[in-house]
Amino acid sequence: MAGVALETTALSLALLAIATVMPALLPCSAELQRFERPAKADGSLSLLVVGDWGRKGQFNQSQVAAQMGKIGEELDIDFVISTGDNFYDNGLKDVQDKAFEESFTNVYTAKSLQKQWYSVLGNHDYRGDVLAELSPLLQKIDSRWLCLRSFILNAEIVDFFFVDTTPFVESYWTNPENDHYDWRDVAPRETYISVLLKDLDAALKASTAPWKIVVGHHAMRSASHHGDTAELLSLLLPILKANGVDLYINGHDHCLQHISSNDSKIQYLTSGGGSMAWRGVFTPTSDKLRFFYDGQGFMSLQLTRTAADIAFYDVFGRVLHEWGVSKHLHPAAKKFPERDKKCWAGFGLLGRLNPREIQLGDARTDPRRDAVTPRAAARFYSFSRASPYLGLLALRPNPEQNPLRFGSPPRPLPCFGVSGRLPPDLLCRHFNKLHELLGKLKQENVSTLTILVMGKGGVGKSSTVNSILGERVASVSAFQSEGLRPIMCSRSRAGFTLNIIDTPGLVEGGYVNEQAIEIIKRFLLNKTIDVLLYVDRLDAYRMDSLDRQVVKAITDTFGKRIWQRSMVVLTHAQLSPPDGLNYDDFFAKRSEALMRYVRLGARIRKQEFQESSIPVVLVENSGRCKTNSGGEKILPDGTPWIPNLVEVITTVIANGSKPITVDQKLIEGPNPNDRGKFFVPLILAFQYFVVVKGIQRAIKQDIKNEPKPLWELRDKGLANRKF
Ligand SMILES: Nc1nc2c(ncn2[C@@H]2O[C@H](COP(=O)(O)OP(=O)(O)OP(=O)(O)O)[C@@H](O)[C@H]2O)c(=O)[nH]1
Ligand SMILES: *[C@@H]1O[C@H](CO)[C@@H](O)[C@H](O)[C@H]1NC(C)=O
Ligand SMILES: *[C@@H]1O[C@H](CO)[C@@H](O)[C@H](O)[C@H]1NC(C)=O
Ligand SMILES: *[C@@H]1O[C@H](CO)[C@@H](O)[C@H](O)[C@H]1NC(C)=O
Ligand SMILES: *[C@@H]1O[C@H](CO)[C@@H](O)[C@H](O)[C@H]1NC(C)=O
Ligand SMILES: *[C@@H]1O[C@H](CO)[C@@H](O)[C@H](O)[C@H]1NC(C)=O
Ligand SMILES: [Mg+2]
Repeated sequence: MAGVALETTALSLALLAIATVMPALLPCSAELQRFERPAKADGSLSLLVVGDWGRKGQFNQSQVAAQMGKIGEELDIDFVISTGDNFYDNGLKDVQDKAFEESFTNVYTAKSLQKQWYSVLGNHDYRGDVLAELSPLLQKIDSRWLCLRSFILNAEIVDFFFVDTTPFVESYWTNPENDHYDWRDVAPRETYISVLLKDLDAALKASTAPWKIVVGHHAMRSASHHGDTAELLSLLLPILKANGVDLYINGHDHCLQHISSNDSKIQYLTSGGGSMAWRGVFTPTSDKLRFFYDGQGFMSLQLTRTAADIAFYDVFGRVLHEWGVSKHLHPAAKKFPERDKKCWAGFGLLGRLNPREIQLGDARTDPRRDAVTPRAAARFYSFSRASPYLGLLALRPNPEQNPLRFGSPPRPLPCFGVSGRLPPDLLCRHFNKLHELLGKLKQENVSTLTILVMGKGGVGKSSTVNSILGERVASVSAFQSEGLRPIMCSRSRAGFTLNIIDTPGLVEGGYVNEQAIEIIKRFLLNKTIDVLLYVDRLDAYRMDSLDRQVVKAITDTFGKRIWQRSMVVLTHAQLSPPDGLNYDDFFAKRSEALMRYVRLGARIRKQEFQESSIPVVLVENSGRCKTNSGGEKILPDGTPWIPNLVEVITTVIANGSKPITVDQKLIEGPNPNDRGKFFVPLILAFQYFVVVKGIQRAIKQDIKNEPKPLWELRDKGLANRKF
């Protein structure tokens, strides 16, 4: 009996337990709220991310907002994401709180920012009336506003998962000090978090979008003041890794950062520079820190089905850091294993292509010769996305082993009159202009032009290549170059091919990088260089022996003759000269100083030099470069610089000296240090018979003629010793 009674009690206790747990379990079935929005007609999406901002315009909030307006316009953004800490110091008091307008509506006034904003809450927002900040009533005041705790945004090519991270942080609960956190609808913490994580995991698993991006206020990894958020690393990160999340974007630390996960593809991106910054704290963090900036700014994200590009900007709208990643685009692409990449040539249309329009095939068997490997296809597509015009593209990851092959286009180029989805004039404008400028060369029966771009690291080589082509083909980085490999971009139109070869910087850690030079040499094998662009910065004020060494390395590699086919390109042309110098004087001084070092490094005699002087041209690659009414980037004196640069290129070519062909001989050619090696045995023989023998004879003679002190007799053997 007692046994039965005990069993019933146990059962009722169990039932009671279930009943009490039920209400807490209920939200389990409630999914995270979802919002939908389409990508652009061309399948792309662009947006800005800002965090930690609401300070009524102060602490550079207005400056950041103004630059967001400009970049937003440039990128034609679709929406804005806020990573939280929207209203300082203590969120909103109520829905009537004027801070909402003073910190949001009246600050982000630019036309391009009049888009939907998607916001999460930060810890400071939790210190006010959270329900007010989440209230739909705010949308009546400013329709852009949308702030929820956790929600999902399906944007066709990407799913964004917004996660309320403040409740994760235990110290806000256990040790709030003088702050009050509004935990209404959140407490108890454990239940809230477990339900949220379960919903998030389910939603991530169900997501089929090519990109999965998670947004929260607190950082996973941070090298700044707050550092890593331990609770997120232990509770949230495993779910993100298990579900193949691409990016985790946050604010909280008032800085800009890019950190790559060591053991997954996740990139941790901090955009928390919306207003007050300059904390002056840097602490090393785990994983790979790629970029850290302690000041104000924001981030942009551009996405297509296959490519993601991020950029960070400062309070002046300057790009501080850029990074991109590609995905395979076509299920058919999987057919071709990655190792096939050494045997392919690809071509296709440039322009805003639909990935389905890219032809795939096997280079070895496909008679159309237009085979593209998956990786190439992905890169190809990301190139074509960035390109505002059409042309023919050839990409080769292993150019040394694979001669360039062109196939015939799979279909007529819209550029030549067949209607495309975009007006041809828009697509073709830049390339047509370039082509027209290069038309002069065609008249001289030049059908291929190969431009080699070299110089020290970080001087703007890649940026110049991109500017000339009008698209982002070479990766630009504010710090050191990503790799040592040169890249060649080819563009063809109407029988004329333009090749531009971007190379890695030649200086590393204060020395000329021999390895880079070797790689460049081998890359250039069997290529003909028509023009060398030697790039440096206009705003570099000091020249040193390193400059000379770089020039010498180039001379040793290609021969002195390369300088007859060269021009000096000075980037950062939009500068204000220091100490009230006038611009022309500054330019003249800078070119003169640089030229002196070129002359020294190339061992060109002065009069030789004057006969064929090396032209110097100015370039300004900055997105902030002034433009004329035709949209062309101009120099401070109003000259459109690309046409000017191309004009000078044509004159260098037209001046008659032969282009430089890089053959095996040039590559293996005499190392200057080996020169004269042939004479070494002769010189040794000469020294032995003439010098050494002669001296020995003379010494012996002297010894014979001199009275010998005792000590010398002891050491006598010395004179008989062979030298
Ligand atoms: N304002 C301004 N910034 C420039 C200009 N050219 C390049 N930059 C910036 O300078 C930095 C380095 O530019 P890159 O084009 O990557 O230089 P690079 O010579 O290719 O560098 P490595 O490949 O690393 O040797 C980037 O942050 C560019 O945005 C320019 O003309 N004006
Ligand atoms: C505003 O930005 C400039 C440039 O980064 C910086 O020098 C200045 O300190 C900033 N002001 C504040 C209040 O952070
Ligand atoms: C990640 O790699 C860096 C070196 O690239 C190393 O210093 C760091 O400890 C690693 N972090 C983790 C979490 O493995
Ligand atoms: C370069 O050209 C030489 C002679 O034409 C040829 O033998 C060699 O295979 C070529 N090398 C490459 C990598 O194309
Ligand atoms: C270019 O080639 C054509 C035909 O091959 C010839 O008639 C013409 O004279 C050439 N022009 C120059 C400048 O060499
Ligand atoms: C080309 O040669 C002409 C004279 O023959 C000279 O005036 C001009 O400066 C040269 N241009 C270049 C770029 O070397
Ligand atoms: Mg570069």
